[in-house]
Amino acid sequence: MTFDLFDDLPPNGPASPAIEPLADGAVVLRGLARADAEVLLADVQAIIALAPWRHMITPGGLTMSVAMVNCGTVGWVSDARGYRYDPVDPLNGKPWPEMPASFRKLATTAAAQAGFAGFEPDACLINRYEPGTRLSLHQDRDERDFSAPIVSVSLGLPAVFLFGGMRRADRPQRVRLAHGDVVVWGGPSRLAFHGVAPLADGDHPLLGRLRINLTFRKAL
Ligand code: MD3
Ligand code: FE
Repeated sequence: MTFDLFDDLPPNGPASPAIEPLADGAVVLRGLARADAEVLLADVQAIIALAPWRHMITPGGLTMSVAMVNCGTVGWVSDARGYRYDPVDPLNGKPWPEMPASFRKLATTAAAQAGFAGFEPDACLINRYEPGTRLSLHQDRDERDFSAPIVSVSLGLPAVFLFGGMRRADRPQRVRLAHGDVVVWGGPSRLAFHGVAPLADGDHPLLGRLRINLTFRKAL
């Protein structure tokens, strides 16, 4: 009988973050995106040079407080006609910017660590929050295949994420998501109601008074 001193450590060494279960099918990979943050943010800036931040209008006529843009084969769009994935940016009629390799790699790595090998996102919605910006409780159900997870990456100021149940009225749990945290939402969590509490003010070393969230989706 031999013992290995390192039997209790994660198999990929200390660089591999802890896998923190959040709910059935949902896991937090704390800090997984930290080392890549500068590259990811430079890639966001390159996207913004091609397709600017905008505040979309809900079908009910309200302006969203979150500023958004997309990259990938299709992008999530909201307007008076409803919600949908569209291959072109309505502001310029051109295809959305390509999904950067840095984005794609992080999303597939995170999904694989959470048990979703072979996740190939075709859309990335990029959300920008300023102090006071919130996202009310909603479900993500504009995608065709709910068996694929959604991967979210938090950058900049921390947020309180609201994670509810299958009914809007279910009391949400509050989860703090900080710079570099990655969450994979699959299985029964995929259609849970969720939102973001109004962003608290702060000053982040890389992003100042902003939070940026990337959500990777298989829309088609
Ligand atoms: C749980 N974004 O873009 S990311 C969204 O922080 C969205 O910007 C929030 O909700 C943000 O739709 C939350 C976490 C997230 C994303 C999608 C989910 C959680 C989810 C889909 C199903 C369940
Ligand atoms: Fe959502």
